[in-house]
Amino acid sequence: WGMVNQAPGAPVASAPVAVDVPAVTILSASQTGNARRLSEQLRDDLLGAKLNVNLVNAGDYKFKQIGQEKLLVVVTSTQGEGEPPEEAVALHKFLMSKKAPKMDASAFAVFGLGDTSYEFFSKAGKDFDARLAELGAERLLDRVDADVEYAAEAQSWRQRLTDILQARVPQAGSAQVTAAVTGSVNEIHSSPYSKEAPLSASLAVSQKITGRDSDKDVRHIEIDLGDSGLRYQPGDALGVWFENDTALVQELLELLWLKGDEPVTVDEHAVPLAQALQKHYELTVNTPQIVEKYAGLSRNEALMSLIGDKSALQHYAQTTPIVDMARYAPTELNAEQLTGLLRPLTPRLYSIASSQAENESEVHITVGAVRFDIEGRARTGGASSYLADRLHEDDEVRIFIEHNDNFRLPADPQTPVIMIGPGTGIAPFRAFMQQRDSDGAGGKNWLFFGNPHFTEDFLYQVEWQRYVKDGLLTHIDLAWSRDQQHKVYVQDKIRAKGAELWRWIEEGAHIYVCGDANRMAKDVEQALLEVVAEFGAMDIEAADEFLSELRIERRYQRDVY
Ligand code: 2AM
Repeated sequence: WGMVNQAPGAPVASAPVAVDVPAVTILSASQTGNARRLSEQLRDDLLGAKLNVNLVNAGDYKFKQIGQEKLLVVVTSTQGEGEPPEEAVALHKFLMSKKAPKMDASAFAVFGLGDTSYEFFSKAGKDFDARLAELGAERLLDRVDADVEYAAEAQSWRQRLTDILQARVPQAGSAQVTAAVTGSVNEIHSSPYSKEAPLSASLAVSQKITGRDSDKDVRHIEIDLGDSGLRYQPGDALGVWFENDTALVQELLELLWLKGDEPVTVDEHAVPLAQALQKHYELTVNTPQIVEKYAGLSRNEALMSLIGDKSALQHYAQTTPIVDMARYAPTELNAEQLTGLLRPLTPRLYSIASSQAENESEVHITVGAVRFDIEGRARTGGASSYLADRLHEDDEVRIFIEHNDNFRLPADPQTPVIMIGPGTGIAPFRAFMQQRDSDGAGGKNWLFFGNPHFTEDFLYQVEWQRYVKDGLLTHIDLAWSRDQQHKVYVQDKIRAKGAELWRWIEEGAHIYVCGDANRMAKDVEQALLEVVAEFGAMDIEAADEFLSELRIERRYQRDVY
């Protein structure tokens, strides 16, 4: 993503916006890119209907003026325990607060992208929808809460919304139609590679970087980009398409008395079932819907007793992989019944661990292999075990870049940087340091890293030590959670270094957090709040306000999942 060389709000096209025609503002609040792609499609539809459109990433939106919007469309995903995507956190907080303006001159529509296997399904969409109505805005059409497979619902919603807006708004003459893009435009348009049309690249290096006695299996992976011309920036994520383990496919087929050569239809093509299961369906993520449907098909009494009980279904799905459910309640299904249960396979995103300033034709990621066992049988995560176990050097892997403008180094090379990244959350900071090293950036850098054991789990130890020696890394604080009786986490180190951390913040430091969203990122935020309150001499409310301001100024950025 690159910044537009124009004042925010300035139209990109040369034709002037007709002043008397209200623009439709589309607020795109995206976590993995789906909300943004949908927003772009809607923009194109509305432009096609000769409406003025202003597409804004939520992170760039000047939300204090939200009350002036005449026509507002919010496309948002939801993350973790019902939070809005990172780029919409400040907007969401403002809108939910007492400071939110009256909106009785506005009309709005909301599309929520979610995942029904989560307890707080589409909560951000529900929040925005309810709050906009509460503030007095008129709802143009009912909110949609879409599940992982949202394409059909999205298309029909776009059509209905376009019709409604077209009927309501005096249309601009064709010469006056213009799309205004505030903040950033998507550079990806110039790249021939995307989620739908990925680059086939080859695996160059796959190396275990945790020790032999570690509880974790973390891999450093390098992918050769060849002369593809694929470009990314530190902070971006790598999308990886993967395939399921053929042994898992076989195990599932046998439990269901299927052979694997039964033809099924995938993207309008006939494909043998075994191949479809390997390449086109999720086998490693169970969901309440799958459990519910399987219960109905298998007529297994214990599973049937879960039907309708949302939290029991959720718990069962979270603790029982699909194959173990089939083992527990084996049943005879036909091939179409099986694929009818399953979700289509989607690529996984990994924070990029390298900079092209240092490795022009490579992209690196840091992958924690997910391994556990269910009743003595080894189970693995889909993409992580593909990368760690099944992909070998020189094998082809399909990848694309998911740009993330919400996780960027400061524009000024002198600005101090504070990086908090326990576990595989370290990845983007390796990219940051490579970039700052090559740029000869003079700003100070401070890393907080944590993992269970110093001897086993110090990811990229040699590199950090070199950066400390060379002076690029001003401070490194390490939290080895299991090297002593009591747990020590990065937030403990943050609290212990509060005075100096506050000095850095006063000097204009940017703070970055990467890693676990549900526990770590929340605990780290609490520690930061306490540091700001104590050393900035504020009460907790003022500290909270201070942190919100940092977020709005892009001085507090998170890449959490
Ligand atoms: P633990 O597994 O020993 O509890 C990376 O996973 C590191 O983050 C590990 O050292 C892990 O410690 C630690 N961790 C676990 N929960 C955390 C939390 N709530 N906040 C910060 N770090 C946490």
